[in-house]
Amino acid sequence: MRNVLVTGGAGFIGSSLVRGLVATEGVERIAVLDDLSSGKRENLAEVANRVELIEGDVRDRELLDRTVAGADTIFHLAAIASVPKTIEQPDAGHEVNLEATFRLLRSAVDHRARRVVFAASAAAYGNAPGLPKREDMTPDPQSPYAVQKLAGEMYLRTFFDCFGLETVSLRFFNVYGPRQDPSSPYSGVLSIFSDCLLARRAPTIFGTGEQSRDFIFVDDIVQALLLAARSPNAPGRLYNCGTGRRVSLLEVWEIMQRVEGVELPPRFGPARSGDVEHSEADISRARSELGFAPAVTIEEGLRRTLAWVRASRP
Ligand code: NAD
Ligand code: UD2
Repeated sequence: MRNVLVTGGAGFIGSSLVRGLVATEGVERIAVLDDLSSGKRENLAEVANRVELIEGDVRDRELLDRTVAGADTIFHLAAIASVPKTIEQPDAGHEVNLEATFRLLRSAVDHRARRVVFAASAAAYGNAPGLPKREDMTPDPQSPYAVQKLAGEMYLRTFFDCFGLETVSLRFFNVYGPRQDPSSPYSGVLSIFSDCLLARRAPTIFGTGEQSRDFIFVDDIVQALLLAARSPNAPGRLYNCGTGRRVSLLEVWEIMQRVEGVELPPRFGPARSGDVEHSEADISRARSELGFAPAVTIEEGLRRTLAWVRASRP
């Protein structure tokens, strides 16, 4: 893994992955392709001297092909990473999340890339019955976003089977941590709740708050991405990346109030369309095949997230 491309590398997860690549032996070149539509140049400020940031759109076929050509390992994270946003903007969601993924795979084959690692999503499970979720369960996508991510996974598998391209899909569950933009209504719930907590502003829970998620700290996701890029077992495979434990929104808000030492009752609004009721990962396949071992508990992860939000607030 010498010449690496991270699409979406100026984003929340991407900027943490880039930090992990900077610290990885043997990585010589790190290129980031990002249109800064939700990512930020400042997310990479600390590692700017090690990163070649190419500001551009993955829908630009010529630019995408040129950036893929220079890489042996590609982490494809660029996406409209929001369920509601792909409902509001279905065409953009399809073009960015699926069409560009297909184009990236075509370029990777043309330029003989060594491996492509894809940021897939637990959204593929939707409300399929049964917990925890296992990779062999029948998907039940509930939103355009979930369909785009599931179809992306299927393309990666087909490009492995039919064209011999080494591909790995990681079904991230709900990722949180530093640099998840708290100011965007499309951002992850824990970044929004952290901002509310520090502003002493009641958060709004969409629905009953009994809905549950498997929240995984971003450093553990970076661990999984780096393992997927190197493991000999990984090509052609799909792995759940969560902690194996779920918490409800009501429970997580209780933890956050306790960590901060405040009482701030939430407000409640209508449930969000495209929402999934419960989510929890079975990570035994990633544990046994990749050696994946998530290490950050929800309490520790929330402490680190709150510390970052506190430090980055104006
Ligand atoms: P993010 O919005 O911070 O990252 C997405 C990045 O892609 C941003 O930097 C954005 O500017 C860039 N981007 C978007 N459209 C682009 C385009 N047309 N051309 C070039 N760059 C573009 O969100 P994130 O949470 O870091 O998500 C990273 C990846 O992980 C996404 O593919 C997302 O679907 C996936 N994922 C995230 C989670 C999570 O809980 N955060 C869970 C599952 C999967
Ligand atoms: C889905 C995927 C996740 C990731 C993400 C997009 C599942 C289980 N997870 O996340 O893997 O791909 O899409 O990056 O499909 N909520 C509130 N108040 C708020 C904000 C959110 O109650 O202010 C609720 C929201 O209605 C949902 C839960 O919190 O029930 C989580 O929402 P989210 O947007 O953080 O992530 P989610 O689960 O849609």
